[in-house]
Amino acid sequence: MPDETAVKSALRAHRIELPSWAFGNTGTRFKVFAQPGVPRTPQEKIDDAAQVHAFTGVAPTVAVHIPWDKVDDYAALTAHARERGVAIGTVNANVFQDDDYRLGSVANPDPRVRAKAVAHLMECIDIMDATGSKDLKLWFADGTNYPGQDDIRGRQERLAEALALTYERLGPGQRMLLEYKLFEPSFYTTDVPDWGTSLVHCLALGERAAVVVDTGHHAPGVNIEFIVAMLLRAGRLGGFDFNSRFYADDDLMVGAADPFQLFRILHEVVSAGALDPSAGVAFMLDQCHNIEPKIPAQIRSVMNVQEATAKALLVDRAALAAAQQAGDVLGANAVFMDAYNTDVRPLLAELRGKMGLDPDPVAAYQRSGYAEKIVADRIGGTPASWGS
Ligand code: RM4
Ligand code: MN
Repeated sequence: MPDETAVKSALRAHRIELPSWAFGNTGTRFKVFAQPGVPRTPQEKIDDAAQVHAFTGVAPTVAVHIPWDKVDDYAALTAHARERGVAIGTVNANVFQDDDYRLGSVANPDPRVRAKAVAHLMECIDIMDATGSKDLKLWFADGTNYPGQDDIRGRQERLAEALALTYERLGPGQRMLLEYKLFEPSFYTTDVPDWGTSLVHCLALGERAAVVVDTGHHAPGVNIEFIVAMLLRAGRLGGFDFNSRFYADDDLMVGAADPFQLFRILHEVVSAGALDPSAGVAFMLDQCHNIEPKIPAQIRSVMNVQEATAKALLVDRAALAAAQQAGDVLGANAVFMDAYNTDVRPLLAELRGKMGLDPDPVAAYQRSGYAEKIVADRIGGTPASWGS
């Protein structure tokens, strides 16, 4: 069996990044449900993210989304985060919410629109320089709705050109993470629809370009852990956007819909020795809490990732390898399932105690009074919402 001290120290070193947009109001295209106490500024989103870190101890960075988190002074925003005990993480570009992007951004047939999109990507790297962020995360809504609408290969050429210009602008130690998504908002073609397309572009760009796997961005039934294994083998798994889904890009809490899938994914990560922050895989959440309170939902999500990770760390790899080598199909599967079926909650509670945290982060947050305080304090202003 794996050594429990090693399991605990791996869990203690594991880092999970929070998305600033998870703290604002969200909904579906049918309705955004406003919640009281929601942040009105990027600073207040950071304050809320800092609560998640305070109670879990493993979520010290918060990803920003530009222009949703645009501020005049990024050095001041960075200092604000530091004062709250967190740091600004990945910078997410947004080239999907401007009227100019009706036919796409970096793959738009109009060179003026492409130049505008690339200028935004450059601006995001300027922001990274100011915040000390390491990763630029790109997700493009680009695609077409109707056969014949645009030239599929032509769009790939334009995309490649924009990515190359952006990649060249990266500073030392900075990376470009290219996310893919099967469909939506485009319904016929999407310009970066899958990991293969993303990987082809990353390989052409260079070593500092890597693929992001958003767990909600695949067709139903796709074996995501296989993709993860392939990207790890190629050295191009830049990170995850964790969330869960029943149907499409549902953005529900990670581990809610299919905790076994999350375990299988993390098993591949652990097997490849890629859990440690030094391996360069970013473990990010990308979720929306449309009907549930946001801060405890983020705490719960962090805990769900930790539980799946703990189970993955508990796989008896020596026994698994022996069974695999011996062709013992049932034995190998039993080793795998033993780890998954272990109740890791006591182990994590004990670890939290050792880290000076409450063993039950959700209950501790509920008792803290923070939820009531933000409802009382955050009166007036415009609550952060999808698109602001
Ligand atoms: C996209 C994608 C990106 C996220 C936006 C909000 O579907 O998942 O990662 O930045 O949504
Ligand atoms: Mn995502």
